[in-house]
Amino acid sequence: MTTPKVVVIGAGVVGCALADELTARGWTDVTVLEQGPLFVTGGSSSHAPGLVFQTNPSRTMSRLARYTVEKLTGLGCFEPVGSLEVATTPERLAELHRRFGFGQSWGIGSAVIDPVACAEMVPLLDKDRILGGLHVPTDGLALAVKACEVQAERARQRGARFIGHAEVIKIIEAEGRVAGVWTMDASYPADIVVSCAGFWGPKIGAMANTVIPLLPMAHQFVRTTAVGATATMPIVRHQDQDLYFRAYGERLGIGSYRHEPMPVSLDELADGPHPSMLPFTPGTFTESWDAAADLMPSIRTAERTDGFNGVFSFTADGFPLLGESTTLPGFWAAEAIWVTHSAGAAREVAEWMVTGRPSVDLHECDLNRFDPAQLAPAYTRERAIRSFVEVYDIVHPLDPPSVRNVRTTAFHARHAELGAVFGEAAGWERPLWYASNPMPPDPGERDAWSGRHWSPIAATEAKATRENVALYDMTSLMRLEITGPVAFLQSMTSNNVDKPVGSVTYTLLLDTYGGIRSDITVARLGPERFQVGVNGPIDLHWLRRHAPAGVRVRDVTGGTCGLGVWGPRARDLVAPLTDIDVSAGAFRYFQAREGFLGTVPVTMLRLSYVGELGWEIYARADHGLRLWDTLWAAGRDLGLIAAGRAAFTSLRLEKGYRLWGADMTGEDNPYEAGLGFAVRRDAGDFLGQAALPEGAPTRLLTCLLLEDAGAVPMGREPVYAGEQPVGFVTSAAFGHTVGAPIAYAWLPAALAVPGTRVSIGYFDRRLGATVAAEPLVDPKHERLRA
Ligand code: FFO
Repeated sequence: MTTPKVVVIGAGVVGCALADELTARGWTDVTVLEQGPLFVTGGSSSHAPGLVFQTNPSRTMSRLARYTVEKLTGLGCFEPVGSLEVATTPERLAELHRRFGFGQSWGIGSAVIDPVACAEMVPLLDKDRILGGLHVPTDGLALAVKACEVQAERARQRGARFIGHAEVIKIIEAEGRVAGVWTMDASYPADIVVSCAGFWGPKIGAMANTVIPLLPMAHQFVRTTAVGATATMPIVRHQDQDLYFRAYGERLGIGSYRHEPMPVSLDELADGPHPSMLPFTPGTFTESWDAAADLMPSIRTAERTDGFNGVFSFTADGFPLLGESTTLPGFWAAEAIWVTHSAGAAREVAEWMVTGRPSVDLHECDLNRFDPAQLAPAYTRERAIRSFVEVYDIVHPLDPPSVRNVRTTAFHARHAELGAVFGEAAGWERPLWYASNPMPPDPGERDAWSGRHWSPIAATEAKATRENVALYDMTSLMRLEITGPVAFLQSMTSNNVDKPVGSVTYTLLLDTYGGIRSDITVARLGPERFQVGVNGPIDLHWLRRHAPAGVRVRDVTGGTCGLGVWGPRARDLVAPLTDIDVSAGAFRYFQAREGFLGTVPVTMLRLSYVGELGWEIYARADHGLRLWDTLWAAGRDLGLIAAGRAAFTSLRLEKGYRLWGADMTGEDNPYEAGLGFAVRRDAGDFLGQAALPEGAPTRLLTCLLLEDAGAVPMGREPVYAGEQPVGFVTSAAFGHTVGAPIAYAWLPAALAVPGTRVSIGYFDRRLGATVAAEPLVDPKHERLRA
């Protein structure tokens, strides 16, 4: 059997791991081209200090790290010295408990230990300076250059070639696909080219007409004279001062993110053996040295023997860039990957290339996750610089990113007038709640963490939606216009979408393994015209990639706007304004109509992610203010209020509606996720159908009701049965109608039985919770169908 001819650009720790993983899967025609020498290439891998901390808020990133540890351990390229993250403030100690929780959720054992135990483990520490630490015994040190050599050697034995001093200067295209690369000396034909060029990625990407949105930055690293370290000392992080430490025999290596960010322009990097090691700038290290000595007093009398400013990659959101280019098929990227995640990322990319899908959900890392505006160099630069500054900060899941107002909706001015407090999603500014709405009479108490980016006003907005009518800005929901024969969407999605014009269908995009790539709505507006509500750019590219000639897939989100008008009085509000018959008999649940609302041409979909009577109303963006003002003026007598995302999330969880990416991903099948109702049985074949499992699921997405009203999980916390971690929270919110916090969680099916008692790890506490029958509100859909 012939396998595709693959050229890998870059023989750093990612390129070598990828060659190993590809050849292990039988793709043996692999050529790795490296601009520098083999295997101290001069890229980031050759100077990486190799610290591997596996714990990460992202389940995916933790698993990529865990595989890296397992693999490199097996190859003799890992020293399992363990890690210790120390806290010098109460906030950090709380954060370490939260990180312990991530470990429990993702299966990485750790413990929060007291200062005395920390000092026993790392005698260099001044135990009086610290409040505690998080110890992860399986963390440690990766030997990056050795990992390159060993993985390359395995690949070589299976037929791969590694060529040093072979700088790629051009990517060859033929018939709209990648066809090979040129170096100064030779051409290398290829069916697939993978850029593993690390921080050089943007330069290679440009040759393939593909934006690689990363920023190379320098960060400082020094070595000390002997301070009494030992080779078995755990690696240490001192996040409160942006420092990390590892031992080199009796000496220490100290890395710092404490200095001003140092973005690097690729043009400035000198030739020579180590273009990624810039000269050390002692002036910017003074404070770091003092802070290090403060934690480990023996540093005070030591000296710095050497140091350098090492260049590596930062992205806007901190995640790597993995996947195939949408502009040049056959050109792949595996970039912005730390040594920590190198083997894991390489395995997933190899799996993806060979089988068509990775075995771990990679949506957070997908090269094609960005809106066009988020590909602007200015955007990447500003966010990457901020990520550098905040690299060890305590990050709340709702903290907005540094770059704001990238995308504002047609209603933005009205939101501002009403005192909206904005959050951000995919570049969009979205109201979380409106300060002009009244506080509820009994606002209740919340702990500081779950009260951050939250206001009791959300309760007012949620109540108004359940009892009256409220207006939600739905613009940020990505919308596609798809034109062409219905057979395309029928073959791509799990439910039956071949219904009469005017129908809306909730349906799933599955991958070839039956995993949920997305959940979408398909509104059939004409025989061959569909409005499709999706979860992001990845869906757009997936549909486009599969679209045959005659089918057009267009992103209409930015040129349009959308409002949700929801609540028992929604019909009273809308009926007098529109020529569309909105009576219960004429415009039924999950139907679509086009017409006018006031002067505005609108498309109305009768569905509601908050579980109430009402419509999503879409219009062109230039009509947005008029649409808002028309509804707003008519709503005065009805007591219409605007409502934000905080209320929205609460209401959707009460109704049991899943959020793709949080509650379920490509790793979950429809039955486990409680979405079996969206899988058709008898209307022809669809992608993923053949792989759907038979029999009862062994794990289930489960609704939990919490006992303590004052603490609301944020997602990703561990769930325990007794002392045993058995699952993790996917999303959570206070349910204002049910009067208790709600959490959805993945649990073993045996525990997913209403009445089962479990607990949720929340900082150093356990929150009691009970499995509840779902949905908690309106199980018979009576409100929606009114
Ligand atoms: N498209 C639209 N128009 N509106 C949306 O809110 C969303 N979504 C995503 C992406 N596409 C969208 C899909 N998520 C339901 C549940 C989840 C959704 C969308 C709709 C829903 O109404 N479910 C009903 C379906 C019943 C039926 O099939 O008849 C239910 O489960 O009872 C927002 O994220």
